[in-house]
Amino acid sequence: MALQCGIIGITNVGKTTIFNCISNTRVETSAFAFSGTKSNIGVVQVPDRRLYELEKHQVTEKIVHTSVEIVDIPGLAKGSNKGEGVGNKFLGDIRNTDALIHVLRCFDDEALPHIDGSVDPVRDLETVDLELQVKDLESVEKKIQKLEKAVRAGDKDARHGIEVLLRFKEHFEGFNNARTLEIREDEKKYIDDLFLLTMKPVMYVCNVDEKSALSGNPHTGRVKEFLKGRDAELLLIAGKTEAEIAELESEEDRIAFLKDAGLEEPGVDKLVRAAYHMLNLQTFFTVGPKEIRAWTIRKGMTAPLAAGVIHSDLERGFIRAEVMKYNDFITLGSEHACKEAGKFYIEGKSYIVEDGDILHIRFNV
Ligand SMILES: Nc1nc2c(ncn2[C@@H]2O[C@H](COP(=O)(O)OP(=O)(O)OP(=O)(O)O)[C@@H](O)[C@H]2O)c(=O)[nH]1
Ligand SMILES: [Mg+2]
Repeated sequence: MALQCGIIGITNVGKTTIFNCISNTRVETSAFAFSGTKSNIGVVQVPDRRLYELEKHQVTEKIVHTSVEIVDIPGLAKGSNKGEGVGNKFLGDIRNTDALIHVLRCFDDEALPHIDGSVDPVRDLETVDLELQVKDLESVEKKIQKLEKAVRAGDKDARHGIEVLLRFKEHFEGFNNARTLEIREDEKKYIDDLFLLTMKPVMYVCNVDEKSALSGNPHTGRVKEFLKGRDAELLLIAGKTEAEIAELESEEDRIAFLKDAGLEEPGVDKLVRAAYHMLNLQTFFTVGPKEIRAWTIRKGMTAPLAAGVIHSDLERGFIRAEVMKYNDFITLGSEHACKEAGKFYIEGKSYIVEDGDILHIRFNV
């Protein structure tokens, strides 16, 4: 299940710098605008402290984290939708993602001029939004034309589709994002196939200088003010500092460095977790002497589907799932104790897996 989160933003705001902190791939960053010529894909571990808690009750050979795919997309600029900067190609890369991390430059640095002349994250946010809205407007207009043909050919349902699409058209023309237009569940089918860029869930990351990592600065204050009332998460990350931390070889050095900066954990860890939630993902565990492992599923998945994430045989030959809840296991300390306490559940095919479930799949192929 390859779900992707895309890092977007204006050129030179620190996207690749942040990407390098969270993935093991090292991509060159540069002070030149549009230096990125392709999107970088990284498989990123989702940090989960629960794995280490589980290890306290089960001796194991290794711990395996679950992961999520993050794509670093080269910078957008005014006119990207018309091919300015690195242009159109990257708008296509954005279309393939499932959620967006929008990076905003909130640091001053005279050595690094901004492509639009000054540091202004709210203007940048609106510039990028506009590029995406224009692209979405195009998609919607194309589909309207297609449906108009269908109506002429006698397709009655197409008329309703056009009506829905016109609402989106008007919405974009008013400089709004698709995600803020309320539509009914049964109307979604008319736009689902368009993969609208501004429909994707988004979170914002203010890239700040080291001393603003905890409480922000006037730039981040303005972003916060702008996002008030919108349903969007906002994180502060000191990109350059975190890049230096990520460079350090030893864990001890990293912890000492973080402490100096007043941070409990790298901001990028928070970022990865937030991306994971934004993608509507959750975790179940398998616990044994060979490995303790976290697995990713979408919210609402049944036990056989979750079993299929481990291996297709487990889904095909699914018999039942033996389930313990993370909290019960940690409190009671063992499978045996969970059984004694009636906290060991046998579940069938229709069981919906919950975050933190410890699963053992019985199967037969
Ligand atoms: N002072 C300062 N410089 C930073 C920070 N983050 C990134 N930079 C610098 O900004 C420049 C651009 O960083 P990149 O990470 O390459 O920017 P990008 O957003 O990936 O740029 P494009 O790929 O062109 O869109 C580099 O010279 C970085 O060293 C920061 O937090 N503070
Ligand atoms: Mg880059």
